[in-house]
Amino acid sequence: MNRLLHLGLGNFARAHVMDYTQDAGGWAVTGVSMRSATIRDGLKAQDFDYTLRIHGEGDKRIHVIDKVIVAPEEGQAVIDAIADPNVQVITMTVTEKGYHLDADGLLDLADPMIAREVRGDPLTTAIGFLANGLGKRATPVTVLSCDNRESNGDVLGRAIGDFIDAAGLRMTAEVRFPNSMVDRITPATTDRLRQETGDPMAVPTEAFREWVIEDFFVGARPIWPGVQYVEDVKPHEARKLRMLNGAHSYLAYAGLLRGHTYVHEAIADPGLRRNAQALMMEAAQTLDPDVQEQAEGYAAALLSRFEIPEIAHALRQIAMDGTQKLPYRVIATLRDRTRRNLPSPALTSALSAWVTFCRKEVAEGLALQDPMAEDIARDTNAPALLKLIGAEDISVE
Ligand code: CS2
Repeated sequence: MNRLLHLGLGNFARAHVMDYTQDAGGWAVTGVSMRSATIRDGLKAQDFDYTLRIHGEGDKRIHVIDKVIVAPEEGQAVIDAIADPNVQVITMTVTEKGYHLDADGLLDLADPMIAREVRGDPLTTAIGFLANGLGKRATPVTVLSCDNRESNGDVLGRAIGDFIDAAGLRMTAEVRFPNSMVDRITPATTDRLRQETGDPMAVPTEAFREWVIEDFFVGARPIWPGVQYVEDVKPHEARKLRMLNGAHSYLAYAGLLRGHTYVHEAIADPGLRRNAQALMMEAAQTLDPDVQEQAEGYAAALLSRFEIPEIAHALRQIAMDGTQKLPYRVIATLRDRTRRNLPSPALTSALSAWVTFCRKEVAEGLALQDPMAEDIARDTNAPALLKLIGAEDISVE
């Protein structure tokens, strides 16, 4: 049996990486929970077996994890697992903010969590664990980021290298960080799903799944069915981040402002739907020519995916961490268009919706879910908010 180590055991990992890995066969997974014991305790109580409710396809039992380490409880065990020669592939889903990058996409050494770890305090971040664990490794390994970031493998590899330098560590083993694009809409679990399945650890997801990975591995890899291995992930990543995630973020902020709760409600609101479609088309025009040919079909498919009421994807979930998401979901696209002298009314309205959303939440005294929540609350004027996401030169009024 080969072994895969996965950092970050949220619903997305359990709907995507675990489903693919089970389908591949021949691999067992050690999971690492980065923050709490909840998932470990829940999974352990049912022998690490859980229900994946796939919309339109029914329930599938997933049993590929056989061990979960809770990082805050057993930091050394995480380092040992990363260094373990029996682990051939390390995958991770720690969300956008789990990388602790600055506006230039480099490891933010001034970030208090990173600064403490560099000084030798107990580790808490995936970057710190990976730097320390990989530093102890003697055999080659592939570390595959599965987060929605531009050039996710490149930025991860660079961040780990910067941590290693800053902390005076050394890495001698060959480690590769392929870039990847992941796609599967996976909302949070609801009480209703728990009741229907009788499984407190059930995960809801859509039938659609897509995974495009840069063909840059060292050593063994699971034979994940349907994965597209490519030389360059960028065009696929841009299509997905700019069209799907860009429209998602727009629908989240504009939808919440209009009193909607779920993606399927927002996409049924004629004004929002029109603008989401327009945003997808603005994004499509920035894509590589061969990807552009698929854009219309892709946009139509996205609308259908957004329309499914059973998926019940909460807009609040997508609205989280806007400062981490908007730079490459919306701003990068806007900049590409400006360079080509193309107007971007729909993309601009997405930024404007974020600004209005932040202002409204702060005015109502609600705590924004964003690593920059304090900075957002300090000054909610548009230029100040846009500055936080590196877009101070863009006017949204
Ligand atoms: C969403 C994504 O929460 C969000 O910000 O846009 O999680 C989205 O559902 C996935 O990227 C779909 O693959």
